Parts: sequence; C-alpha cells; structure tokens
Amino acid sequence: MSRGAKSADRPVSIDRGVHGGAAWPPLNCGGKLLDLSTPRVMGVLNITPDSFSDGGDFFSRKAAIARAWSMVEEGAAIVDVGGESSRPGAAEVTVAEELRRVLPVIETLARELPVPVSLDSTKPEVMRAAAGAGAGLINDIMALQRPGALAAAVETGLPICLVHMQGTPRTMQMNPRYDDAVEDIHRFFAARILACEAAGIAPEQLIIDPGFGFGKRTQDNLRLLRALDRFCDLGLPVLVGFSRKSFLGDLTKRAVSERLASGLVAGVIAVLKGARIIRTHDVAATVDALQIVEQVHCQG
Ligand code: 7PJ
Repeated sequence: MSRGAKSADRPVSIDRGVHGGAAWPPLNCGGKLLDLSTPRVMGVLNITPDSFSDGGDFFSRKAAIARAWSMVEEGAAIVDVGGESSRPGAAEVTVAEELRRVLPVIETLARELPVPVSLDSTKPEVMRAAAGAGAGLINDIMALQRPGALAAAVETGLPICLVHMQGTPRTMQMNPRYDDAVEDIHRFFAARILACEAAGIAPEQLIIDPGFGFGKRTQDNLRLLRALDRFCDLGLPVLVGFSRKSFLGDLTKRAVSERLASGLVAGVIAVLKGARIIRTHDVAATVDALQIVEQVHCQG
C-alpha cells in the first residue's frame, strides 16, 4: 500500500507537503478521472419515491437528471446515485425495484455528465448492472460484506468506497456500542482492506468512510470526527458524509432543513483532519467552504 503511506508518521493536514500532488493520484472511475489533488465534493442523488415525488417514473427521472446537472454546475466532482433509503429504520427494497429506480438514471448520467457517477448500493446484482450502465464507482455502506458483493465488485473493476456501519439500517441506531469507536472502526478497515486485497481489489482502488450516523451515538460521531486523522495512516482517501444527519440535529436542536451550517463546519473540520471527499446534498455551499480551506492552506 503505497499511496499516502508517507502520512503515517506525520501530522496530518491538507497541506500539499503531506497529501498533495503525487500522494493522491486521480482515481480511474470507469474511464472518467476523479482528481483528488484537492478535497472534492460528492453530490447526493436519492432516487427513492419520496425524493422526487411528483408522480410517475418519467417525471421522477427527469427531475433526478436535472438535479444531477445542477450539482455538477455547482462543482460536484462526482454524483452518488442511490435507490434505497439507508435512514435508520428504513425497510429494504428488492433488487428489481432498486434496479428500476437507479439504472435508467445511471445510464443517462454516465453518458451525459462530465464527472463520474457512483452507485450507492449494497447489492451485488445492482453493482454489476450499474457498472454495465456506466457507473464509475461503487459506494457500499456494508463495505462489501453482503454475500457475493466482493466478487461482484472485483468483476466491475471499479473503485470502491468501503463504509463502516454497525448493524443494518433497520437496527443500527437501536443500541450502538463500541469498546473504542475509533480503534474498533480502524481495525474494521484494516481487515476489510485485507479482505478486498485477497479477493483481487488493489488497495489503490479503495476509499474508506467511517460512516457517520451508521450505528453510532452522538458521542461516537464526535469522537470519530475528532480523531479522523487516525484513519489517514491506512493510506487511502477518506470520504465523509454529515449532510443533514440526525447527530447534527441532536447537537444543535435543529430540524433536518436547518442543518446546513452544522454540516458545513463538520465537513471543514474533516477536511482539516485529512478527509478528501465530502458527500453532501448541499453541493454549492460545500464547494464554497472547501474553496476557503484550500486557499488558506494550499496557496501562497
Ligand atoms: C452515507 C452514504 C455516508 C457514504 C448515506 C444519508 C444516508 N455513503 N450513504 N457515506 N450516507 N459513503 O445520506 O443521510 O455517510 S445514505
């Protein structure tokens, strides 16, 4: 594992001396490059019945594609398409239903957008089909632990984002417990990276995400953010998603629609601790925030 390995015994910052230039070569996402020489924004595109609820598949798809274009215009470097809600307590959807939601949208976006399209899914069948439709990255909140997912990911040849989650979306917030959230999750990634390597996925193809809100109490999320630089010694790009999540509401007592400021600050802190990609619904504001971080830390 060579990429970023330099950072192992140094203080982590977004300074070019530590993470810049050759330390983060671009990721080849099915032919489109994801440049990680500066921190990037992944825009969230949910294709669930409640996200574009103006009735009918055609209008929903049109609305989703329009939203993807506006996120790219706002500066998203990648668009993450998901057809299954992972909110706490959410029910699973079938493979057929998930494919019906995401495939036509991925197919169109992969053809038309100048940036890569990622698939947010845990299902091997959906991974294969999405790769066939032109997806450039697989974002799996189960870190390829579903039966068949590792093999499907190998077949696609695409980069993978491994996300940590304790439990399943239905159960994850019921009673999350850790001996030490940071060390437990660090060990989890070390093991998953080895499992991926054994299956034939090179570490250079991997991104890691500690999974804020996925089976974590507010105090666990805070500890993880405070110690995010700990994950950089694994030598892989770190992705984080805070957007509108309930621990932000817990800390600020704000409703979902009022969590922009807290999400932005969490994202900036994460980038200062070495995160390379922020997954968010609020692309324009996040791009602005990262521009300031970048100008302060990397110029002059
Ligand atoms: C995340 C995700 C996240 C990654 C969701 C939501 C729930 N993928 N998919 N990281 N969250 N990699 O957006 O609130 O945090 S779905």
